[in-house]
Amino acid sequence: MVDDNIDEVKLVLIHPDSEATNTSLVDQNENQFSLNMSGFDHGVFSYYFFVSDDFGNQVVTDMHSFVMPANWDVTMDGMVTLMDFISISNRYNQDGDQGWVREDVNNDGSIDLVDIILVSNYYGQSY
Ligand SMILES: [Ca+2]
Ligand SMILES: [Ca+2]
Repeated sequence: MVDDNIDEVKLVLIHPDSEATNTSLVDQNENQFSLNMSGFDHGVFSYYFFVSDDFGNQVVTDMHSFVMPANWDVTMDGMVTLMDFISISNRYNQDGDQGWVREDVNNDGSIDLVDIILVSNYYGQSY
């Protein structure tokens, strides 16, 4: 059990290739911690938190998992099918911030032929 003065919070993240990373969260103030991560591969990730207080007491949370969909799986159903193309075609020629919607597969802000080509490179695949 830890007390109210949390000293450190670490995220242990197990990547789809079974590699584990250990990252300290940023202490914002008043026991609020945050972490901003990006650049992940797709697949199933598992994670748990490691928390320690000023007295050295430690707690490890239960392990949880989540699925990070591949960029080219626009509909996030684990498969690359005609539905992913239809989703892109519904927003074709629209612009926004980089990666503003999943249909912007290459995260360049525009929904165009490049996004369709990326999806076609993985057509029929599932993960
Ligand atoms: Ca899909
Ligand atoms: Ca794009």
